[in-house]
Amino acid sequence: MEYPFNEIEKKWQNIWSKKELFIVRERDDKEKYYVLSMFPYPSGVLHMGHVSCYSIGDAIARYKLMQGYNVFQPMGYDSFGLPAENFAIQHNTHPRLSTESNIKVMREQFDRLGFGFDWDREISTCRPDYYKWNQWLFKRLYEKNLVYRKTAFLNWCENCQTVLANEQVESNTCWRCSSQVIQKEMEQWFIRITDYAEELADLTKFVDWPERVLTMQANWIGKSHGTIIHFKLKDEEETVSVFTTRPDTIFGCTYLALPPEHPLIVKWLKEDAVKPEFKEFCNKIVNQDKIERSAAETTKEGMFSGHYCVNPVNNEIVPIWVTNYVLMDYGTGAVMAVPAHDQRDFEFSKKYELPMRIVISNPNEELTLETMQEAYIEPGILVNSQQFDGMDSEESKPKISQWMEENKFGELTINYRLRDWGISRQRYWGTPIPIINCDKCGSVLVPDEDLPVELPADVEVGRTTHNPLLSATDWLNVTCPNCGGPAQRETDTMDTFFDSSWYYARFADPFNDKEPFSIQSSKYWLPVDQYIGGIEHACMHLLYARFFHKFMRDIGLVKGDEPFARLLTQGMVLKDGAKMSKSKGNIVDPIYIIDRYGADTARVFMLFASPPDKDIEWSDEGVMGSFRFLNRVWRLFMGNIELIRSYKEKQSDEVTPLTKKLRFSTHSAIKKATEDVENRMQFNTAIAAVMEHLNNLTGIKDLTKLSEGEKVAFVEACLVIPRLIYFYAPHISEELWQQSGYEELIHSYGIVEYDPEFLVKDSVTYVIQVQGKIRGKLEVSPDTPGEALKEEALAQENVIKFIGDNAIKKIVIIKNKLINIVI
Ligand code: ANZ
Ligand code: ZN
Repeated sequence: MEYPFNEIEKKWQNIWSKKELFIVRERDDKEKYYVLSMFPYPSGVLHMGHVSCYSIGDAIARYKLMQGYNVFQPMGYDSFGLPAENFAIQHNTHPRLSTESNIKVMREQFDRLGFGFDWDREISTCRPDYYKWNQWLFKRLYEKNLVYRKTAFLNWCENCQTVLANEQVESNTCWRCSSQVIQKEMEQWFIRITDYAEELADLTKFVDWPERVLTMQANWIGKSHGTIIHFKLKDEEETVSVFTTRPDTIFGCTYLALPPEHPLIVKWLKEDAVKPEFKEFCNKIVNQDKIERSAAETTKEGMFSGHYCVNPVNNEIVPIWVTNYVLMDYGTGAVMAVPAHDQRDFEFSKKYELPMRIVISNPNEELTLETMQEAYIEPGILVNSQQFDGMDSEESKPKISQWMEENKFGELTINYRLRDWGISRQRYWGTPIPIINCDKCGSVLVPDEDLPVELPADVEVGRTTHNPLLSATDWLNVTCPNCGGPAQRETDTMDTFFDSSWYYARFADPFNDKEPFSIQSSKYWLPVDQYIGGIEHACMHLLYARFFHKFMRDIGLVKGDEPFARLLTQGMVLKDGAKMSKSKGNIVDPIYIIDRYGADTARVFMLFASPPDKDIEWSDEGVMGSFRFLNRVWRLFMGNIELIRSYKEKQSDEVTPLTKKLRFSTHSAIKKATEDVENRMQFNTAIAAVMEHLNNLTGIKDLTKLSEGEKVAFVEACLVIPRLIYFYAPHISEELWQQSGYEELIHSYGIVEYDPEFLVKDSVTYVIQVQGKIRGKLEVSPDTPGEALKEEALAQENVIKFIGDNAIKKIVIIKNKLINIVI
């Protein structure tokens, strides 16, 4: 018979909700603990990835609850953005309607899983009471000169009809729809996140973030120390500045490499004299995938621009080439090419027969241009470098840079790979940027009292070739707040990553209509103590949120420098080795599992299958295993419920072999099942410890034969189980606890603690093997000497039988575990 999970789960969900167990307020008598799992897109269904993420969050939340913290675990919906808009288009409805109805459905699914969320603080980013504060924050950014508008080549998805951030382009395809991304030149709004690059690059303030995420962020921010060197054009006014990390190679520069997007090239392309093949070549490169362009193995391509410049250090005339391997958005967007010492330049020069010059000699082997098969990129001794000849190349770097600074040839600099954040999207379903464009006054901010600028409701959403907001003429045409003349609203909407950059702080004070949240609330709740989400957010979301936190700190909204003290990136849910996804058709619906086995089983499976940061391979067998486990716990209690009730408060000093065994099992289970959570969040091994303990209990066949003291120990052993699985299977735990005769909710009894006294073994069991096969067991005191062990083992009947007439070669003893007899 299966245990009545359905009834039990509903019952306890109602009780928790009636008792407002997870509804929190700021209080002085308890320390707060803020657990946050990344909020979902309201796509309409919860998938197993959600169940996995939220099961982890809830396990941590309930553990902290049991520890006595004021636990805060809010939830909401990241409801703006393309997925919601595309969903609406597909289902021929308006995104507001489909989003709200999706939220309703998801909320029901959330409820069935029994997660301890503070639903009184639900937020949904597409609601005006939330996005009003997006607009308010945008204005504050603008006032701090952290917002600007510029024309730029941008990643454009023709299918989604929108601009994509670099992070949203995956090998030249759109991260959402996988269609080809092209480069389009457009006016865009940018956030000057690079102003915070230096602080963002400082990753030392984290209490506990996975190394992998820190590395990804460090690479994304890409801090590098280098030198900018200025090359004057020959017979022309302008200067080209290059960024290099190898000033020691300046005397080996034989050409300059520029991308077709470089302002100089763009200017030359507009001149009448420009050659058609040059124009064509530049066009071709502009539309090549940027990531591919910069990959080491990509074939280098280029064309001479017809222009020359002058190397400031030796007045040499060097040609300027347009190439595919230099990118506009790194450094200064121009490279001094040193073919003898840079592999890309080397390959390029070989291909186009450009001159090379060795300026770093290899101390171990003579380099010659004729015999070089690749660039020499190691340090060495400077040659052909005038007054620096003979110097060690590493030592020469600061000296050459300093000399260049003194002579105004260039200057030291720190460069970041991080780009400013383009937030403009040409779509309907996002926060309107609170700007009014006036012919006379330019871009004018919408006054605070006119916020929010609400999205007009009656807009035809579909696969239009333009921004749908352009057709909302009533909404579009306004008077300029500055001069009162006719003006138009900005129709770009914000990237949804803007919405999710500060939602964790809004949860602290979600109904505030005077400010995004009060400083008092953020001081109490922030930072998030434990954040949980997918590794795919390592760069975008987590970086933007860190930026916002620092900005909000600088305008006095929050204290502290970082938003998330501890981060856990959960693994993916796989089926048949592949990520569970609609497109692969390998989805298992969480609701089906809950209907059939209950939420507790689904949650236990998720957490038992693997450590939380590792991928979970879906297995029906595994789900069944978790279900059987909970059923066995249920039967253990129901089969002995009278005994449990009447013995639960009894104590006994009686010591028998069985009380010793029981208490050893109980206290080892407590130790493992709490320490693995506390120290490492290894829920899988914690659950395994309880399973092992359960096996020890169900091994006792006839309870009527137990002495009084043994019954007491047995009941103790039973009662720790619900207290140890509460974090994963809260419904059944509460029920068993109540059935056992306790009146309060289980968490209020606190985390059960082990007593080390019971973990001291006064006997150990040796397994005896003959030729590697188990032939017997031996129970002895832990310090029995080897000779005595051998004697006792060899005296056993079964052992004698299997040794037979054979001679004993040797006896291997592994202390407190094994005696192996080799014959
Ligand atoms: C001359 C040179 C000589 C370089 C040499 C390397 C070796 P990191 O360390 O990643 O910052 N570079 C600069 N701007 C670039 C751009 N926009 N696109 C492609 N490459 C660019 O890399 C700095 C080096 O990358 C710079 O140092 C520059 O090449 C190249 F023997 O300058 B180097
Ligand atoms: Zn105006």
